[in-house]
Amino acid sequence: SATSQPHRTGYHFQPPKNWMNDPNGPMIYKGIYHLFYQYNPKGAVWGNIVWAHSTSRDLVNWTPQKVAIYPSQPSDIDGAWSGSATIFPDGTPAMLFTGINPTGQQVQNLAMPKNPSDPYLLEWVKSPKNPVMAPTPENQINASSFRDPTTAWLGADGRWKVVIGSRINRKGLAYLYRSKDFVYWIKAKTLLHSAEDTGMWECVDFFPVSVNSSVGVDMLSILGPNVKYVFKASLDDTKHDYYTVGEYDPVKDVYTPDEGSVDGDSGLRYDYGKFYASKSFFDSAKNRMILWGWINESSSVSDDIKKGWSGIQAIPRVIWLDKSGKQLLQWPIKEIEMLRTNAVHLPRKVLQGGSVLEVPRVTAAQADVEITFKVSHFRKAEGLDPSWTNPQLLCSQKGASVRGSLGPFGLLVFASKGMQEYTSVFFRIFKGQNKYVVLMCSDQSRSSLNPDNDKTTYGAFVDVDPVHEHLSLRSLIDHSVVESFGGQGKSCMTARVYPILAINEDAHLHAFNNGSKSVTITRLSAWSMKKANIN
Ligand code: DQQ
Repeated sequence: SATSQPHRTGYHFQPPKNWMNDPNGPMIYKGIYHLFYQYNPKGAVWGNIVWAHSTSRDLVNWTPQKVAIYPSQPSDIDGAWSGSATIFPDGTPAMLFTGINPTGQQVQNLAMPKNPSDPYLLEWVKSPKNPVMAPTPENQINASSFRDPTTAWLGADGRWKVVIGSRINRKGLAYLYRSKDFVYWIKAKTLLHSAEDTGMWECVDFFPVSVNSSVGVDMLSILGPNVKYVFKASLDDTKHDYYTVGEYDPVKDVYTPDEGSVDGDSGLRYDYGKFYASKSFFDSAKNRMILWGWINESSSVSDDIKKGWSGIQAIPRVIWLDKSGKQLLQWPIKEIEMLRTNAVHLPRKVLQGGSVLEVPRVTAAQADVEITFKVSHFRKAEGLDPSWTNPQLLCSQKGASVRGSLGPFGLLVFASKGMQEYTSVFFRIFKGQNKYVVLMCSDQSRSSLNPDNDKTTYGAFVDVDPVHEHLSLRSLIDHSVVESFGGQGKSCMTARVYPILAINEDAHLHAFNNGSKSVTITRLSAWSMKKANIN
């Protein structure tokens, strides 16, 4: 119940109990959305991994199905790890996934639906040819770092291409394999992509994006005009999802990031908080690219075992290329707005320096809020020291309680009545070399009186010009998670928090300005969120 389980989510996807990690093989098939996920049927910690399965008509409400893929062959007997769906030109789906064989090697397997006329795809049949890709002494592949096949795409040469993440020492690798029949795969001599000093690349993702619209691009149109490409790697070392934008040579099957788009820890992230092992799929019903990502816990393992579960999925995000061509934009799927109820719209208001404004009449532990600020007084902006290049570090040094000039201003979520607990999501504006720089932070340091949580502060710069554009923030708040979207989805930040006081009806939501200069709230809309039917 809500009283004994105050941190279970109301509208974020999670199984009834136990451990969940990566989203696997998301797709739409005959009008039904499918989510498979890494799941431990036996407990709240990682292990005994199978592919659990849920289906939905709207990406909001989910029906549990039986486990879809589980160890049954020598090539997956020690685990059915992550993988992806590919939709063939005739509409049939196929699943490629990593299996752990009896000697602990990571190998790739193929599974096909037993009955393709069943939109629920309940039964999966594994290929008798499994494994279809494996490390051998000849190919020199590191057998403990060879996993997570991507969605495959079809070349103009009639061959399927797929990518598998790997590493050689600290160099991250994306192996490319080709096949004429999806069963017999040959490793290419060249890699799709690689980068020094990034460590193991988990859950690689590679997909086209349109250069001039927010419409998604089907993997079968990967070679079409007016597209660029996104390459994502989940870095095992830092547990963040990093991406670059670049070009793909379909003859050599090589991906090259654009100049200025860099791999690894100094590059762009999908999310600057908790969000990992994500996977995209093309939604052919609504012509959009959708991103699923796993949000793990910030609680201790013993607390996870006590509550009996660990891991949620982020609200699916639509992703498309920003008009700059340099980064992606992300926004929660429109469908989530069906849960909005009891709208609260506050009139335009000047928020004086040092003030707090409570948002009334909202179920603050389960809410969706959008706030937009107009900033002035730019001449008073604090200077940005050129050495302040690490936004996360800057946010942890300048948390919500550190007064500035233009900022911190933003939202206090999961706030207890007496402010013993609160999580703050906010902006600060600095004067840089020849432009104003916007910093976005999510400060968890005061989120809970329970000392056993990871309360790391998150931070990112947001590529907006605060002089000419209003600064917006949207936060999806759900009992133990706050997913924040800054600058209309230019920088995203997800935090897990476990308040003790600020739970259920005792949670409050406020706008705040802890800068010395006033800012104007030009829009503040908040909704209580209904509970979704999840599993
Ligand atoms: N999780 C899976 C792996 C993947 C990792 C195992 C990423 O296939 O590399 O549960 O979280």
